[in-house]
Amino acid sequence: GPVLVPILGDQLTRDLASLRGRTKDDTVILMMEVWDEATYVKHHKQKIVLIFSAMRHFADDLRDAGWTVDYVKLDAKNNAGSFTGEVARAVEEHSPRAIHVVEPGEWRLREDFDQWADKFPCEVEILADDRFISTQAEFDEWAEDRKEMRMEYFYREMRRKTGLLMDGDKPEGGEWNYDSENRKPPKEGLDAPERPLFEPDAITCEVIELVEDRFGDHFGSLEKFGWPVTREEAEEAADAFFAERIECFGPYQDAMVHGQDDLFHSMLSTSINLGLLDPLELCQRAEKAYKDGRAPINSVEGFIRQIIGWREYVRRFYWHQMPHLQKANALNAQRGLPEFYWTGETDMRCLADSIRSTRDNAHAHHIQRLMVLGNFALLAGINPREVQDWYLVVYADAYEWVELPNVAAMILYADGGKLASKPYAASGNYINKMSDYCGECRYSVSKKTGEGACPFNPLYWHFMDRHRDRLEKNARIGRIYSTWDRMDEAKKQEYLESAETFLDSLTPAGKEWARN
Ligand code: FAD
Ligand code: DLZ
Ligand code: SF4
Repeated sequence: GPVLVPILGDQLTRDLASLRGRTKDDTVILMMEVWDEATYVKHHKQKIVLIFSAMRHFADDLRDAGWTVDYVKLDAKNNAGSFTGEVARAVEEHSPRAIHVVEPGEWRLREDFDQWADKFPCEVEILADDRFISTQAEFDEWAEDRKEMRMEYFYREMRRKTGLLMDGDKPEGGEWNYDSENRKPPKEGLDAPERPLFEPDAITCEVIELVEDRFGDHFGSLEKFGWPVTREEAEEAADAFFAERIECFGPYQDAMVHGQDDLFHSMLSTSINLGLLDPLELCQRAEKAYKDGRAPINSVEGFIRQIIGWREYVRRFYWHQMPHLQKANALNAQRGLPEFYWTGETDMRCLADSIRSTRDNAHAHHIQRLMVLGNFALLAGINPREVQDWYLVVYADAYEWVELPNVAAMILYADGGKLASKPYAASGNYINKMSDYCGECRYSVSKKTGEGACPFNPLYWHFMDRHRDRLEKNARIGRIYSTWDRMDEAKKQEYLESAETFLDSLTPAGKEWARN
């Protein structure tokens, strides 16, 4: 028989390791829309539309190129509902001599795939996903003997490995990292060019109907769906970024403006994660923009760092730390996720705007994910499990390998500081500096306690106070306790009581939102 090549929903490239060197007359490609994947959490409707539509377009593309594709639609009769079930069906049907599959991005699937060799009467080969720049072995070796793994040092290895922004063995411009130049507050009227939105074609429209019909109770709106669903569209989105937005990407990377959902971000994460765009190629284009004098070093270095630094790093950190990362809860956070994360109904304007963008676009900027939504979850002590589910559901670019390290380790400090050197805790002041949110908020950012005070202010001290034992010893954050200790007892009590009153006022979300 032929070789069976299952291709998962986030492996949509003809460069895939499992296709390399294969001949068309000796290969059956298997692509599966399955109930288990569509519902293991109740993904945002746009996320399911994006994946199904991109899968269908990619299958057509493969067929046009002469490949044999066994494509199983969600509504296909007898759809077994899971990858393993559908592979079993395909093994019956095609009697393959071997299965070649690229490793899945998620632990839960790897556990299933590892059973295939025993289950199926043919050879099973699980190949490394070489769409990444680093290898797991490289990372594991690097991480060995380190108590703390810092992205910055790993990133420098990746710069050396790729030669990106290198001047011999020195970093271009003399510095490895220009982050200090990337914190420009938004000036009034900061106006970014609009990113291209892609009108749903017939295939996407059919999927939209399917999703409305089968997943109507999932979070999110489909009205503004405009994600690239093909390589061509993704290339067009990348062209627009490199032509119009990369120049300001760096300086305004951490800026937030009410109602502006893209600013100068690339908005390419969905396409990169699906396989429609190659991360290394994007970095090379960024480098070229610098060499051609079209973008400053801080923008280009910042963009490259997000991709060959953070993105690579979290991919490897995930596989290094699983399965325990999923259960980590170093700060023993136990509070339920507030309902407003789903409804957007809160008077905190920064949160409301970030959640609105999340619902409308299945997207929010990094800084909204980190310093608004994440910071709140950290300070309020929301349990990691529910925060993880939320992030996995709501973003169109979310897969556990990238979501979990960002949520558990980066925002919640649930890993006890393996990834981040300190918790990203901040009071309202930070949000006020980096956004235009506070001016029209019902709360006053300058008011520290009591009725009408920005909730981030008392929550910040409540957090610092309750985790004193652990954080006091931290070199980067410990000094803050001298400020706390200088306050008189009555002031401290006011902070703590204001925080408690606010926390007591939160309504926890019902269980039906994230999981069935
Ligand atoms: P840009 O700002 O243009 O950045 C360029 C690229 O760098 C992104 O497309 C992305 O591929 C990569 N990148 C940037 N930051 C990170 C990071 N921290 N980790 C990994 N890659 C990064 N990104 C996801 O792709 N999927 C997720 O599920 C996800 N969950 C997140 C959860 C939290 C709590 C936080 C703080 C961040 C998360 N991120 C996630 C990272 C980041 O927020 C998004 O990649 C980014 O907002 C996507 O928009 P963009 O393409 O415009 O990014
Ligand atoms: C996220 C997702 C969804 C919603 N549906 C499918 C699907 O029906 N078929 C598929 O092949 N992949 C899907 N995916 C993506 C997979 O869950 C993804 O391959 C894993 O999360 C591994 O990263
Ligand atoms: Fe957010 Fe506080 Fe500013 Fe309101 S005042 S927008 S709650 S930081």
